[in-house]
Amino acid sequence: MVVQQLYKVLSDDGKIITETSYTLSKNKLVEMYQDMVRARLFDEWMLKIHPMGRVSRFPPSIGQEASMIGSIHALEPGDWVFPTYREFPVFLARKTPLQELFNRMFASKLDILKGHEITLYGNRDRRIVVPSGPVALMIPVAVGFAMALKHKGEKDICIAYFGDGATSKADFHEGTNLAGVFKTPIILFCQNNQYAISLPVAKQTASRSIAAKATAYGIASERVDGNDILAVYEATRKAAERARTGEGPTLIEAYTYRIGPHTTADDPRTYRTEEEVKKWLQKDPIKRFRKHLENLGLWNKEKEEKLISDFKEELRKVTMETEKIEPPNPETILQDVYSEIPWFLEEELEELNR
Ligand SMILES: Cc1ncc(C[n+]2csc(CCOP(=O)(O)OP(=O)(O)O)c2C)c(N)n1
Repeated sequence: MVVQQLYKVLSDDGKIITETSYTLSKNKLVEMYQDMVRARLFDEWMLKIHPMGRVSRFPPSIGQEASMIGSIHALEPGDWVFPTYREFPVFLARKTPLQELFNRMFASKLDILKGHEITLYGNRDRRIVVPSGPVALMIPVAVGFAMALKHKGEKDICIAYFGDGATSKADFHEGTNLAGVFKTPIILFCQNNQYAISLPVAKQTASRSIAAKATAYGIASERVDGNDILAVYEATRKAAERARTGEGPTLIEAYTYRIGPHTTADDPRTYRTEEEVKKWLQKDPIKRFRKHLENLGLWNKEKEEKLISDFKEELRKVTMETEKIEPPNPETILQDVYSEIPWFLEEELEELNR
């Protein structure tokens, strides 16, 4: 059994090793890089303030920035996104205001979900659908949504993000099958970050690759170096074109690595070695793309320092602002949960208020 080769565009030192079919403008290249750096800073900030008790559980995406930013930039602003709990970089790339994200993370009184659940979040204006807690559950929902877009004759398409672990769930297989049968305009974007919490991908599936799973459902697939933003961009653009021209779905496997913990509630030292993490740190997607931009004369140390200090300042300010906002009223715990609140919970709420 031959494993589909990883598609790469950039070498480790940022040189083009494969010609692409899309030429990106200088501005677009820089914008994509800036989005990657902002995503990394956002995560580092959340990891820093989490132990201070300011935010609830947080799922960092450090190491996966090329997969997330490369894919979202390959789509049109009108395309619909079905994220998981981890796609904060996608929210940032679609210019979601930081204040809105912080209201969510801090569960402030202005949180649109009134403090319910933890990191799950959506934004209708940005066409980002709220994810579900159960892994993979939204894959068939996204496929159904894409079917509806097709029936209505709309030009927009969908992307559904999920992890390697999700491809072992029935929802993935049902959704992918349906997508193939009805040629729905969807990109099934799997970030194979090597782990489903503590379970390594080799123990998750006997399949030689995630991309191979597309074959059984008769759909196209791409297996791409998920730490190479230009390769991810190219693969996603091609998939988007297929979806928009009626050729149907594509399963993309972005082969990458989660550098940080699964969430702030996880300690990855219990299930993986430091050597393994060090090996992947060498493949940092941000460093690789920065070298490319430096080779093109589009980036330098001054620009880097300014980007970092400006964004850190924004994060600091929005943190201070959010801290001034009160938490939601205790009543909100039960709002939008029950159509009729059970008497014993009413009693508990009264006790809590007392
Ligand atoms: C149905 C279900 N089972 C278990 C969990 C607990 N859980 C949350 S995330 C996760 C791992 C998912 O791994 P993967 O799909 O690879 O995505 P990643 O977190 O690596 O991005 C698990 C098991 C859950 N949320 N839903």
